[in-house]
Amino acid sequence: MSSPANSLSEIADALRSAQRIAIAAHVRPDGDAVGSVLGLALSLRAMGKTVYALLEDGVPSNLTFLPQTDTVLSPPYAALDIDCAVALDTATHERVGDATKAALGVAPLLLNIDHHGTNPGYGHLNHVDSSQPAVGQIVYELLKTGGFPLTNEVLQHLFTALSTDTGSFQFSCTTARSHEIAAEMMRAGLDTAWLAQKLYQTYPARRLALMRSMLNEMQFRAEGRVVSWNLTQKLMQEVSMEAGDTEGIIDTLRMIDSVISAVIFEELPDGKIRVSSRSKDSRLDVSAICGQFGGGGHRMAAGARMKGPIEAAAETFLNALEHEVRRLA
Ligand SMILES: [Mn+2]
Repeated sequence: MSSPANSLSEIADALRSAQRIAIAAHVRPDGDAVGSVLGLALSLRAMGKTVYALLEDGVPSNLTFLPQTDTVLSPPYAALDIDCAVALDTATHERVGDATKAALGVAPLLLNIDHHGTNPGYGHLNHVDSSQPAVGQIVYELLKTGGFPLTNEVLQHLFTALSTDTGSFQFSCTTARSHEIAAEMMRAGLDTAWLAQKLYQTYPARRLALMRSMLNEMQFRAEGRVVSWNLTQKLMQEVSMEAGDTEGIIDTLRMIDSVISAVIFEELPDGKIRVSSRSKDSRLDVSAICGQFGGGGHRMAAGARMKGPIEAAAETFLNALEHEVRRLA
């Protein structure tokens, strides 16, 4: 567990002093990345600041229903005149993406706010708290600490961040405070049922087509304790997959009763293989296994990038995973 080096009030003071701010999160953004970036951006905009929201890969299609997602910038960026840069939910500085890292680099001050325990603290000010289930939860506390605006649009984004990173308040990372924050948001007038419907009950047919293939093709190992699936470029093209279509799809594998670890291998356009892994047993640390391949993340949810081809990458990773699973007896 890393401890936060700078307090939320120090971070709030830095943001209050800044006037032109760029905020970014990791490549291939998820709900926590998009929700944290726009939650913070919209609050600071409501204070009259000029705020650029940067996402190297844009907003995935499943989240474009959220307010002001059309204000998110993606490369190529115009030169930004900023006095403060913020990286959210980004375990290493490089994970914001090359163009975004360069855009943030012109600011004299970099704030690093994250909940990945592996974050080395690459900012001038760092608030890394691995006890927090979502960066959206940290940003909510930050806005309260600073007395910054919590408009309905801000809350929509922060609820999305909190809800998606906790698996709708189901994962073990969920804290009592997560529920209290959701309650505070409801009392402030947030329509959480509407958001939950948009987030979890509204899917394009493409996602179901991908899921059909996943259920047909999933492979078991270690007496059913490990399940995996290879998501190929061929299938992505067949279903015209868009970013966001597979968000959370791994949870369907994870919910199989015998499974303690689920893994999806995804063929990237550059031929590299993206590994997404989940653990359902606190004794099994998937971030350590991903670490063997240059990746990382959280104990129960982690990722890595490997060399292709996909079958070879899967075999190598699954052998390492199976080794750890068998040690649990
Ligand atoms: Mn996160």
